Amino acid sequence: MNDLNNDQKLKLFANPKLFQDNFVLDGYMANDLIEMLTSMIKIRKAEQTLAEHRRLGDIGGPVHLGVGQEAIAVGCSASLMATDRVFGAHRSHAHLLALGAPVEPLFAEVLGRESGYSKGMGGSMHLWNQGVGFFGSVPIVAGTVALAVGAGLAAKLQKKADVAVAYLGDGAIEEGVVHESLNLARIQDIPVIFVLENNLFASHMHLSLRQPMRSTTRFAEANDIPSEIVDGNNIVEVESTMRRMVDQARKGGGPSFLEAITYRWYGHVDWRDDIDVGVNRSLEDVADWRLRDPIGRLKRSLIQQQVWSEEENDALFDAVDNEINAAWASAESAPFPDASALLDRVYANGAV
Ligand SMILES: Cc1ncc(C[n+]2csc(CCOP(=O)(O)OP(=O)(O)O)c2C)c(N)n1
Ligand SMILES: [Mg+2]
Repeated sequence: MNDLNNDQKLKLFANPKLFQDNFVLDGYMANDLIEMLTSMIKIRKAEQTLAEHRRLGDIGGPVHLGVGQEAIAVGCSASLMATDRVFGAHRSHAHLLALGAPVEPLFAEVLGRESGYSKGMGGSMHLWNQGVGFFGSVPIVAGTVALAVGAGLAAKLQKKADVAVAYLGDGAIEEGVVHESLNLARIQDIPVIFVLENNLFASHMHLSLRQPMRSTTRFAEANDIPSEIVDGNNIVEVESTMRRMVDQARKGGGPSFLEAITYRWYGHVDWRDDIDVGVNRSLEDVADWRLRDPIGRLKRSLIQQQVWSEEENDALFDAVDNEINAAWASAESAPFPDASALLDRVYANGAV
């Protein structure tokens, strides 16, 4: 791989028949890997729960699910601190949960309950928990990228070692604001890491129908920002690359750009496959991508290294199941906000 350029790597990473093998886990503590495995399983189970309840009609608004993409959020979060400033977008359950935020307020939010992350007024795309460093998700594609750059600039002006993270998609990079943000980040040497989750689709349109099949790191290069492309379903590769970028930003080294190639198992929104409306997406593709499952690959790698067993894995799945089911039950029984609170957060300082 080392002698390939990023465009050649993209073409390989985009082929789901490749990279289904185990990882080399050298240099990692078993406990850290098991923690990342646990986090990915929790996120997966939480999103599968959302998919099922949306299908049943229990959830009123849309949910954009990232099942299959868990290694990116979990791998990136491993080197972040609660004082860092992380920004997501419309598909951001994992970005929030991977920082250690509890699941129940997410469930409460999609159920419109007062204990939700946005007091039940926002739904799946309006998540916020500054306590863990998550500064917010919004439905406007690329809408948070410039905000992340601003938050990184603030950290620099405050002379803090904190970094900002802008999660964005392969569709979001088609928005002009991203290119202005890259330029500003470079010119001002802002501690921000752009994490581009390239799942090869923007809504229902495959990357090849929207852009040349080239790595999006070309846009970082155009702005003189160091960049790397990785297999986004290989948590070890994501984790180690992000850690280098974060360390560099903390030391005053300015911005970096990480492109992680992945795939979402569900369609663009909710539980459907989108095969009926999808272009260049077939059940066979989805089946192939399932074989590159980031959770299955880490599990198998741990078992191969004899630091984990099938029995321990089954017990972990059962424990996570119980935790997530209890969180759903608790969110369902939580109260709705009072109708009088409807306009409370529409205007600053209660002004009308
Ligand atoms: C400014 C803006 N344009 C269009 C949309 C409609 N829209 C919602 S998600 C999406 C695709 C985004 O694709 P990508 O950035 O690759 O993220 P992914 O959905 O693949 O995670 C589009 C076009 C929007 N929400 N905001
Ligand atoms: Mg995409």
